Amino acid sequence: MSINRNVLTLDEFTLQQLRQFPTATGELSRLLRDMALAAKRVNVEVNKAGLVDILGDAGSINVQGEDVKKLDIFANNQFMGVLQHGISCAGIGSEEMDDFVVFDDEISNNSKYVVLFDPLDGSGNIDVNVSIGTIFGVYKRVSPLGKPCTKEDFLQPGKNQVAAGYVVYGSSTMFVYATRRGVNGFTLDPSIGEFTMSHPNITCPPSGKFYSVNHGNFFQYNEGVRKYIDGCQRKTKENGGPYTQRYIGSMVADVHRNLIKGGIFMYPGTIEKPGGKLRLLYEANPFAFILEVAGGVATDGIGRILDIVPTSLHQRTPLFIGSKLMMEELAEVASIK
Ligand code: AHM
Ligand code: MG
Repeated sequence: MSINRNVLTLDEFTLQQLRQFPTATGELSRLLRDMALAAKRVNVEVNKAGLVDILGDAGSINVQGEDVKKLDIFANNQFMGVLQHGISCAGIGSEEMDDFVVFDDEISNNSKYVVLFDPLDGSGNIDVNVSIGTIFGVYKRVSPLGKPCTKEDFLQPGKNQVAAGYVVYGSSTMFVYATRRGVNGFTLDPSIGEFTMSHPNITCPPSGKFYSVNHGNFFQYNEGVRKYIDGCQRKTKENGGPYTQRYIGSMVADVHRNLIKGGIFMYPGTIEKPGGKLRLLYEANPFAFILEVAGGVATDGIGRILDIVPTSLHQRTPLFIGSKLMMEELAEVASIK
């Protein structure tokens, strides 16, 4: 079998990008390589989750009061570990940890970046073999180099991200990341254990047929959102429809599909939880960055997600994200911004 040398691996691609900036230090490329390594390790465990006694609750509750699955902890440790051992990251914040972690050693104190991540999103789906994912955002630190990073580095608005990405552990495993220059997707080739370029230059179609929302909460949403969802169900061929409702309950898979095929994903605030469920720093910001670079839109209903100045690490936000024209229609029908 001949090998197609036109297909780049993730490492080759990031190095190729780096070569276009002779003054760049390569720290971001290394950081992405570290993330991909951890993703491969997590992928191995996710794949065999049904086979070994790694399934189920680890018995503790995370900072948001939710059950923590064993794989969440494994994934958390893998991502934190590679970043700590690498040379690009000064500290991390994780959905699974109460506080941010400063890698206080000489090399890390001189590293440019901090990373915020959700190590295994949708983990409620692990037991039933549904796709799950990792989500991450990378920020250049604002504290001075040479010293340990500080809380201010982690509480930056999402627009300050220099890169963001996600991994979807699904029917195949994909690593998708965005910098301001574009969004690119890589599929894990198990025969060589490398992420290889499969989705170059991803752009989000301006319109699509998918709308993704938890219908079970319908009567908990405000009137505007209910009106929009009602309109989605009434779409006909004449006005851009019919629409298809698709909601797995695993944000990475739901937003990935809508990014590629066109669609809208919503997790609005509810009567019980006006701030919604999703976390600004670990879930909303990375996806908002990726979707915007791909031509889409992300808002909390009041304004652009990426403009929100965070006040705490684990704060939640309502989220509306997706194809540009669908988001414009949502804003009009639901009277949101
Ligand atoms: P998690 O971080 O605890 O896994 O929760 C986030 C997940 C998202 O992936 C998904 O979109 C959402 O929770 C589903 O929530 P719900 O079951 O309330 O619709
Ligand atoms: Mg999550």
